Amino acid sequence: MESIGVLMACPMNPYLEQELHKRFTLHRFWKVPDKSTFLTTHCNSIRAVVGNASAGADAQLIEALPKLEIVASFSVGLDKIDLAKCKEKGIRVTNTPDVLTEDVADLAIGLMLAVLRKLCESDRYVRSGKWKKGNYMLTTKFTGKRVGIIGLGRIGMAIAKRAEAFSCPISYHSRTEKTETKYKYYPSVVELAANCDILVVACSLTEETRHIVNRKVIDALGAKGVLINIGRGPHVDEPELVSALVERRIGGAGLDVFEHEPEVPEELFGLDNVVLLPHVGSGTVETRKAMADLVLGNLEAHFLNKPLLTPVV
Ligand code: 8YV
Repeated sequence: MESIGVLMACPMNPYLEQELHKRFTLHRFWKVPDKSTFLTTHCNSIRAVVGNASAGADAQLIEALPKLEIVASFSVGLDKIDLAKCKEKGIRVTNTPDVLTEDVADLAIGLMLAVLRKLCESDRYVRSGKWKKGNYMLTTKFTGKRVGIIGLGRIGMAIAKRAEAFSCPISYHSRTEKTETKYKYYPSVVELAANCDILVVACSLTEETRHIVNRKVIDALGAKGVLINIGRGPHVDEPELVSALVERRIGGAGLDVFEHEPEVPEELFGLDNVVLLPHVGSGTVETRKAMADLVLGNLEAHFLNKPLLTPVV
């Protein structure tokens, strides 16, 4: 397989990069100074693109690679891939579902606890020596809070299961009601937000779910409500969220993703009611290795004419 050209869209994981380099002719797109000349030179040898949550394969890249057969994403989210274009051209697409579900769900619960119990703030309190001058303020109980989940897929369900262990009543919004769960369904996100204490974004990013958390939803969540986003930044109307947090019209937020990451609105930096993470939902050694192995397994299966491990298209 050494002669097969594989284009890695951006840096993602050293083990994956090393294995791709061993098995294929690997091109690191982010290191290429003149992308258009590079594509003209290599367009007939590149048969696979490996992308992730930051860079994938848009229509322009797909059009520039006439020999492209497969886009293997090092992510479960597919929002950086033009799926319609791939379908139209018969290009296969794979992602990395299941292996990251637990880590992302764990992190969502971690964010809930961090925001309500002010874990990061109280850590800073100890480090700065303030404890010697007085005890830390009281915080908010997590157990029993009403958790509303947008998107009850694999990750949403894993969050629900964990939150249930904290005696949290669970409700959700999704395109259609899931008859197989006992959780309360709200056909409208505003209604869900009005009836929960913690609203979690766990759906995939599509044109329909872009800005699914808007001013109306934020207002419905209210001054005591907390927003947790482990989905994608563009799920939330970020300027609206920032002003709601600054004006204390919303209780707090735990954010692993941002609309223009790695750019994070600076207004958030001075707030004690937010916890900000650098998109690390799946970022454990174990899970990133499992994700990399899935990408490699899918590529190998494709080029050996075997069934793909986790096909999307
Ligand atoms: C990763 C993700 O951030 O799976 C997803 O959709 O957002 C993450 O697991 C990422 O693709 C790793 O580079």
